[in-house]
Amino acid sequence: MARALARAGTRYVFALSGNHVMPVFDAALDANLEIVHVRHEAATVHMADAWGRLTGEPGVALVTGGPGHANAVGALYTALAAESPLVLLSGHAPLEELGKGAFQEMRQAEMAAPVAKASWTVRSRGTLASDVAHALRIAASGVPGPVHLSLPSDLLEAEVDGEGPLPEGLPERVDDGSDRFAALLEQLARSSRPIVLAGPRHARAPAALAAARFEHATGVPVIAMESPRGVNDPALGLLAEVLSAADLVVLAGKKPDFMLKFGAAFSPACRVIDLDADFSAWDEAASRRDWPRSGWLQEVREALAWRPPHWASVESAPGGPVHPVEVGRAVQKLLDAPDSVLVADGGEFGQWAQATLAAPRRIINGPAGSIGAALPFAAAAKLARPASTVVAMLGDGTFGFHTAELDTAVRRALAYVAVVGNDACWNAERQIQVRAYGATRARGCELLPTRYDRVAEGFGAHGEHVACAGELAPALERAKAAGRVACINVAIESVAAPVYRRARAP
Ligand SMILES: Cc1ncc(C[n+]2csc(CCOP(=O)(O)OP(=O)(O)O)c2C)c(N)n1
Ligand SMILES: [Mg+2]
Repeated sequence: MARALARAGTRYVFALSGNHVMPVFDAALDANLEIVHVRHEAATVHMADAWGRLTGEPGVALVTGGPGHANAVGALYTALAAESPLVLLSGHAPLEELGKGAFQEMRQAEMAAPVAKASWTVRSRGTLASDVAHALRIAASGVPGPVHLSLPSDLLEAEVDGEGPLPEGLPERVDDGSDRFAALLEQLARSSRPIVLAGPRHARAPAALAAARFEHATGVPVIAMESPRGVNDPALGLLAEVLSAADLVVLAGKKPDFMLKFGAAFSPACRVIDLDADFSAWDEAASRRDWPRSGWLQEVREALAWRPPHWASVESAPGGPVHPVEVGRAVQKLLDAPDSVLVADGGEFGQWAQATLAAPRRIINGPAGSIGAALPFAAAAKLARPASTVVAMLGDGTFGFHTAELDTAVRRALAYVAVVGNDACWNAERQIQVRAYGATRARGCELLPTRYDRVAEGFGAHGEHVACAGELAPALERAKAAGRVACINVAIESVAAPVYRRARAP
C-alpha cells in the first residue's frame, strides 16, 4: 500500500499515529514516504486539503481508527465544499473482530460518507494497494474532492506478494470537442451583460487557467465563488451589484444555493442557465467562434476590484488598537513577494484579510464556512512551496483551534508568518448578537487579550506583539527574517466585517 502511494507520486503523508496504523508508519520507511506527524487528526486532513489545492495532486492524511478517525472527519467537510482532492486513510479494527466489540470499532466509512466524494472499507489484503490507487484517482478526477478509505489492521499486517495490478495514472479528461456548447455560446454572444459563475475549484489552477482562457477569448466575465458570504464575499467587491445587472448568468459547476440567495441574487429578468459541465470542455469550443467586444468585462472587473475609497485614509488611534484595514496594508507588502501564498481563515478579521489582501495563491476556509484550519493550511502550503512567502491571517478565537500545529511547523522548519487579529472576542458571533438581540444582550462571546505571541514562543516559534499601528511593519519584517514560523499577535479594533455600498450619483 505504501508503495502504491509512492508510485502515484505521494511524497508526504500527513499523519497522527495510533495502534491501527503503525504498520503504515513502518512501511513508509522503505517506500520513501515522509510522515509529517501533527498534533490533532483534523490537522492531517486540513494539511492534505491545502496540499491538494496548491498542487492539484491529492494530499494524503493518515489517522488511527475510531476516535482518531472521528476527529478527522469534521475536516473533510471543508475539503468537500472547496472541491479539494485528498485521501483520508484511517486505521480500522481488524475484520476478524468486527461485531464482537473490537477496540475502537466504529462504522467509519458510514461516518465519513456524507462528507466525502467516496468512502469505503478495504475488504481484502489483495486489494489494499489497488484500493488506495483507486481512491487517489477518484479524489483528483472530475470535480475534485475528499475520499476516505478505512484500513482494517489485520489486512495491514497480512503478508502479500507484491502490490498486485494497479490502475495507471489519472483518467484522461474527455473533451468531446463537439458542438455541444454551440447553442449556449450563441446565447452568451448575443446577450449584453453575461456572466459565468463557477465553483471553488475555478479559483485555483488548473481550472482557473481554463476559466481565464475562456474569459480572454470571449470577453465574458468568469467569476469563481469560494466564500460562504456568497455575493457578499468581501474579496469580490461589488459582485452583488454586477449580478443584479446581468441579463444572462451561466452556472458552471456552481449551484444556485445559499451563496446566490437561492437565485434571488439575480434580477427577475435575468436568464439563468444551470450547466453542470466541466469548464475545460467549453473553453476550446469558445475559441472557435467570434465574440462581440464591449466594455462589459472591464466594467465587471472594476466592480470586483472596488473597495470603499475611504479605506485609503483609514488610520488607527495613535496608541492602538490597529484597524484591520491598516493590518492589511502592512501585510500586503509581505505578500507582494513573487509566488506568495495567502491563507485567510475565520471571523470578521478573516473577512477583512480577504477584502484587503491579494496574492497569486490563496487558501481560504471556503464555502464550508468552517473556521480553524489556518495553521495547518499554512504549514502544508510552506511544505508544498518552500520558496514562497506564506502568510496566514486569522482571528484570536480561530487561533485556538490548532495552536499546537505551531509545534509541527517548528519541528518541520516550516517558516510561515501567522498574523492573529486579537480583539479578545469571537466577534463574528458578537456582531450577530448585536444585530439580532441588541448591544445590551451581546454577551458570552468575550475572550481574553491573551499574548498569543508568547504562547507561540513557548512552542519555539518567533513571537511578536503589536499594540499599535507603528509597530506593525517592523514586527512583520522581523517575523519574515526570523527564519522560522512566526506568530504576530496584533491588538486590533473589534469591527464588523466590511459591507460594500457604492455611493450613487444623485
Ligand atoms: C468550525 C466552526 N465553528 C464555529 C463557527 C462559527 N464562527 C464563525 S466566525 C466565529 C468567531 C471567530 O472569532 P475570531 O477568530 O476571534 O475572529 P473575529 O470574528 O473575532 O474577528 C465563530 C465562532 C464556524 N464558522 N466554524
Ligand atoms: Mg476575535
